[in-house]
Amino acid sequence: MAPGETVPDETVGRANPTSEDHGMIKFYYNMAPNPMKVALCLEEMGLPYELVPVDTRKGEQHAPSYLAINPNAKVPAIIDGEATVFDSNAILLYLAEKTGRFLPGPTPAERGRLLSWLMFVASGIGPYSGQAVHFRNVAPEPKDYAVNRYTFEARRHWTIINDRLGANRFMLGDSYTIVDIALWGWSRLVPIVLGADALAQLPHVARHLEEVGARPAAARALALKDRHSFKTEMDEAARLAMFPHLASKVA
Ligand SMILES: N[C@@H](CCC(=O)N[C@@H](CS)C(=O)NCC(=O)O)C(=O)O
Repeated sequence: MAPGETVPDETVGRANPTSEDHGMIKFYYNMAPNPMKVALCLEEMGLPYELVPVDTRKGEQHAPSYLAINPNAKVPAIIDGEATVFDSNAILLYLAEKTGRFLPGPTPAERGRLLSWLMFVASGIGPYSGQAVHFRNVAPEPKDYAVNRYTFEARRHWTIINDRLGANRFMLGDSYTIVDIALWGWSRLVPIVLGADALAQLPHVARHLEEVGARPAAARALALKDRHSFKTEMDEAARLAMFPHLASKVA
């Protein structure tokens, strides 16, 4: 897609089709970990939504029409009537507050736990896991320092989650909440982030992944892969679209 073109607004799939599109949440997505959290959340809540694919390997995240929705040029984002929401965990919280579902109780202690773990996943699990993969697979040599730091930090964060899930069935205790939904987006990727045998060393993460993954909503979220063919080649154009720093020198 050329810069300046609009993101295709075609509906390539609908989880809960109705005869009218009006009132549907528009879900800007691809199959990457952060959008998949929102896919699971929408499916768990049974909210009608319209899929709008954003092919980041084609650079569609940089189209002005998409930047008006998410100035950060990333997926996911949603438009729900007058509300435009970007950043995956913000979307989960928005949807949970909208529906009153998958939240813990309302006491300050419960609210504090919810916010702490939701932000821990948003600011720790996601970024360290993503950067560990990026440096291992994309960065030029020498990269040992960066690979070591991000892999160490990713493993440290996942170990904290593992300990938490060793003491609790779900992240906030006995009930399944948006924190579990947020975690599932990334826990499917643990073998890619930390190595093929990593889940064996994180047995409580593995057990949680299995339990969440067995939910019908998770199967429906994963089935979105059949609704649209995203570009698979990581060619030079895709690398420049996804890693724009490759074309600039700021330090
Ligand atoms: N903090 C954001 C991060 C979003 C993000 O990094 N999305 C990735 C997919 S998981 C993306 O859009 N990558 C394309 C790119 O960086 O160009 C969130 O949680 O939504």
